Amino acid sequence: MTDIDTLTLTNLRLERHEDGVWIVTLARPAKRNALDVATIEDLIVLFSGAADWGARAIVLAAEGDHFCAGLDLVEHHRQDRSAAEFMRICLRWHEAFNKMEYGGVPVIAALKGAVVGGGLELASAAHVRVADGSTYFALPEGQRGLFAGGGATIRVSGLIGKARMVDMILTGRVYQGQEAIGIGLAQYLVEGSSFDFALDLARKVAANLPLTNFAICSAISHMQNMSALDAAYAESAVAGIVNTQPDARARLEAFANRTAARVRPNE
Ligand code: 1HE
Repeated sequence: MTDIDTLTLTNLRLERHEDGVWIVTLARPAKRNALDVATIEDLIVLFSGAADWGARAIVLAAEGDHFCAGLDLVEHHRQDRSAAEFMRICLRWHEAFNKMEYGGVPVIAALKGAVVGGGLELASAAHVRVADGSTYFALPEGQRGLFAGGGATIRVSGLIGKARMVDMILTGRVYQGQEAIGIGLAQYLVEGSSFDFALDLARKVAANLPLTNFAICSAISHMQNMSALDAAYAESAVAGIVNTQPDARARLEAFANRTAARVRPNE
């Protein structure tokens, strides 16, 4: 595996903090962070190695005013790809987004501006999405003469339901603000900076035990692909491993000693 210290990225910026929080920033603001081949390959490398490189939580952020404008339409147009070539491109997108969703490291997307097309597919692969007042979501594929190729049929449908996803891609409907939260496109809508909020969340989840986070950010997604019967079986196997991990003993001890924080309602 590549050494993280010698890793070179083309269109992503990586900042690693001592507490294991990583900030991965889409860094093509002049192109509204459109996803070209190089960016997808960067995402694959980074998310394939993140757990082994010690990342405990990742903020997925973006330079400029927009999170991501989706597929690089200019690259796609200029390359004049065959069907087989574009199918292989889509499979690389799936590789990248699957590494994010199933990789075991919590990914928190700090959204702003356009989160559209493939940008929404990318955001949907994160475990937590934080929107701000500027954030808007759309699937403009229908209007562009295209179809979703980066997992929207699965992940966006999973978030908001098939009927809403079909409406978005068919009519170009834009969701923003509280309405977007209400249908499930993001879990948080913040008044200030989505980045600051996402970073706070990342610091919080980075304090969880890594094996616990690994289960949450990998097993749950796998279980969604199983029958309910098999998922329940897999859940008990994962809980068998996670809930008996030696590192959890001190936390259980603190609860038993009444030194651990209790769960209280919000103020
Ligand atoms: C791009 C892209 C892009 C901007 N590919 N270059 N996605 C879309 O249909 C969304 C297309 N983009 C937009 O609607 C707008 O650009 C935005 C709303 C995101 C931003 O608007 P704005 O006014 O700030 O920027 P702009 O002037 O439109 O674009 C600035 C530059 O970014 C310009 O390049 P320039 O060299 O002429 O300065 C744009 O060409 C470039 N740019 N968006 C390439 N998407 C696996 S299948 C997935 C299918 C999809 O994702 S379809 C949805 C595609």
